[in-house]
Amino acid sequence: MPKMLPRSWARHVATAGLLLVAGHSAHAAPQAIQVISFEGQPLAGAAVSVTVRGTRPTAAPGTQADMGQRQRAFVPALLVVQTGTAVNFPNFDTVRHHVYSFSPAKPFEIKLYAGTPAAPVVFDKAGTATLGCNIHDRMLAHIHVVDTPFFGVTDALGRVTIDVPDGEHRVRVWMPAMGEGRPGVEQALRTASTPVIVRLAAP
Ligand SMILES: [Cu+2]
Repeated sequence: MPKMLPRSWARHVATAGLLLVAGHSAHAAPQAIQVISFEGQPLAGAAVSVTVRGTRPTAAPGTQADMGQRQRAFVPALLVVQTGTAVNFPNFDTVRHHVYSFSPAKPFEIKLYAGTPAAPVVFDKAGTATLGCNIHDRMLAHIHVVDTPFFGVTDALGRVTIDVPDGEHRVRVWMPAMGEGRPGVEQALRTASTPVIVRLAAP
């Protein structure tokens, strides 16, 4: 069965009565989600995660992700990972960095280094870690850790597409402006062929 079966097609198949195919509950299809402000402005750089009942909260063993450093900046500025993910911190600069986090979600420190540190840092609980560099004060990034494999970050138009199974789920949005101690904003999500809009409340 195609992994990326479009929802519109899945519905067509169901209408035709081929429920043996379309009724397979585990199949995921792309779901468009757009995050907008209370005033209706698209919000770029927002972490979006979808909680689906019955899915493993922690990442499969061996799951890895990268938080690089290029031109004295963290890349990406916001990394979203599933709980249990091992994050590498490759330094692509010629200068050394000294990465740290004081956040309760994951306090750690990688002392002055070049290249890629041998040991990744495992983010073992949900929450958000704010990263800094002891050498370059302006370096700032966040690692947002979620208990679901379904997540992404919005683009310049506030949009993100996440493969999720058909059904009724919960969607959560977190942005750096909310602060690392906040879990984010959550609402119900029902899969649809049209984008699901998440409109944040007035601050
Ligand atoms: Cu640095």
